[in-house]
Amino acid sequence: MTPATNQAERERELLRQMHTIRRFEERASDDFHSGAIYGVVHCYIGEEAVAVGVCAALDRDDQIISTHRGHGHCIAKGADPKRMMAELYGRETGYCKGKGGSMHIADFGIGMLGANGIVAGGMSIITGAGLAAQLDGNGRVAVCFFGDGASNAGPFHESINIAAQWQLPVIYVCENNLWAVNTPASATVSAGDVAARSAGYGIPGHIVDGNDVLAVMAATEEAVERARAGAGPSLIECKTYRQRRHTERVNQPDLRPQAEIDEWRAKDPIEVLLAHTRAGDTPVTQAEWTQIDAQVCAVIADAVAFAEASPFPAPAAVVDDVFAV
Ligand SMILES: Cc1ncc(C[n+]2csc(CCOP(=O)(O)OP(=O)(O)O)c2C)c(N)n1
Repeated sequence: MTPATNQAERERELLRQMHTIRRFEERASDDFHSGAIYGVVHCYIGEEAVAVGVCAALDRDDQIISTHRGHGHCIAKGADPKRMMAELYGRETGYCKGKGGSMHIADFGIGMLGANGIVAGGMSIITGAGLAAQLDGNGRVAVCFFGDGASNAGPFHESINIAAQWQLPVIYVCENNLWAVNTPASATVSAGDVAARSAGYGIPGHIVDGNDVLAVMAATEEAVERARAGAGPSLIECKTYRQRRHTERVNQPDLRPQAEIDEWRAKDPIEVLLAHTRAGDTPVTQAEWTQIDAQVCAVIADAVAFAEASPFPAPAAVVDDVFAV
């Protein structure tokens, strides 16, 4: 394969993954509103380029940790949409046997160490995974996804400090979608940019257009190389935006200005990549895009059918897998 063909195929795979996240969440949102999904759903729509760009730069054995907004991270790392949808539906075939819901999906087999309902809760866990990788000498890299809100919490500072001091192979990826629920990052993040905080720990900090999957991938590749070489952690701040309200719940206010929402919708990450291919030698044609969409929709329909056909966990299983009762 020529490098150009390689690149064209890679871009199509990135598009497919971002679109899978988009369609998965559109369906999850619909099913939440219809009452088929009981637990809370936080949509990642608009931020897909971050998860997909980062995970495209990782190997299967590398490990990631996610947040309360984790569907994109799961799919980008290779999780099975059927088991994810079954988990959202509360069925026993789901990743947590139907007892964890959207915010607790993990798949250790693909290096996905878990979503987390505790803001900044993943930071120390993944830093521990980085320490384990260093002690084992297995060459793995550990990646932490977190929000701008989480960057103001204690675990951010404690984790990055120790990772820098011990030169751990960890990449801290801030998904700065400009808001933590209804609090603007501009009102809470000292120094303006989260990436600027890297200076306090003596590690590289990069600001990336988080709606440009190729830019996110390139920044991550650099950080991966550094981590694998034993040169320590990096902080990457991806500027992005969630197109939906904080959660799919209808009774929550959304204080974000409409003009800001519109401005970022015009920079939709899927449209950005489509436009990139169309400006080059290997454009994704409308026919090809229609075909990709149909294939992705079939994957989501299969996931929903699998979830619907699966049983709920038995009441007697309620304390199975619980360490202390
Ligand atoms: C320790 C803790 N404090 C508060 C909350 C409530 N909460 C859930 S999401 C959220 C905002 C998180 O913002 P950010 O880290 O920027 O992530 P985003 O939702 O923007 O993706 C808050 C305060 C929580 N889940 N955990």
